[in-house]
Amino acid sequence: MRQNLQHLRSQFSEIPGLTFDDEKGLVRLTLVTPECQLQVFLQGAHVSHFQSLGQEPLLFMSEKARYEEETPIRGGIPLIFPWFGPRRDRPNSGAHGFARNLEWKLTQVQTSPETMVVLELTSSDRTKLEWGHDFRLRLYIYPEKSLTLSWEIENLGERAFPFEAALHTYFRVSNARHCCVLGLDGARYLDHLGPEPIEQQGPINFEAETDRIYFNVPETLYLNDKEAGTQIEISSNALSSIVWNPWVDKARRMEDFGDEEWPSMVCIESGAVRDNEIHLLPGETVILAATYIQAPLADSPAAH
Ligand code: TA6
Repeated sequence: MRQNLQHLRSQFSEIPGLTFDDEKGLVRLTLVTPECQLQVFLQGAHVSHFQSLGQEPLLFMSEKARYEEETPIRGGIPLIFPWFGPRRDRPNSGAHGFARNLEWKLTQVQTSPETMVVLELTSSDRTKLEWGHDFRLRLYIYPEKSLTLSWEIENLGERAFPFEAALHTYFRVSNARHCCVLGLDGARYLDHLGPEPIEQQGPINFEAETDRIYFNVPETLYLNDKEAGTQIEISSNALSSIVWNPWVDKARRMEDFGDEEWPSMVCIESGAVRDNEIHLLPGETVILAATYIQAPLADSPAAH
């Protein structure tokens, strides 16, 4: 059942700095605190904006994004579940699963002792049209000087199930051509553009369409934006990291993405995909978490 604006406004009327709107056609919350601003669409529990005091906005959103029911929103942090990319057992299913396309329930908002926004999606007749398992997803968002997402995935059923998941984060950058990703040196990756696993040598630079799934990755990665002189530190417990920039031709093929937008974004996604997929036993819960910290490039430990 869709949560309507009036109900949300009355249920969360005590929370300072919290407002709701549907100006783009989907219900969106905005939370403004002394430390930061956060925006989240209830559809997909989709974080679409985060900006901490004194920093540039963290996330890229496409000017051509579509804000329609059960349609992916291009940019921000789409939540990918229960499969990544094309569904291998049913290729004509929508890419990246259904969690990002369905409305999640806003269950909690607080601004003390820490700021936290919680949304939940539980299996339903609608989800079982695509995937027969019983589950509960809870996303805890902690918007402060940095942004932390902690995503709980719980098996409510009687059968174990395998799943893939990812925080498909679109970072806003000045110019992807002058960005690099540090921390994946030596990691094995599958290149979307070629079948065989390859080992990463040194930093990842962006000189063409880049679409790679890295396996068994370290906890901390860095996205250096040399043109802006800034760095984003990405700390996560995820075993997989997906690095993507569509470059010129793929950007042109995407209707909900501007032809000239590809230099303004880099996706570094924290997840559990392919070899790192998770098998969840009945009653078991796993947590996928990531924290994003922005800092000047000159001050950072990994300033290459
Ligand atoms: O995460 C990288 C990727 O799998 C790319 O292959 C590209 O398709 C991107 O996801 C966007 O997928 P979407 O379904 O949101 O268009």
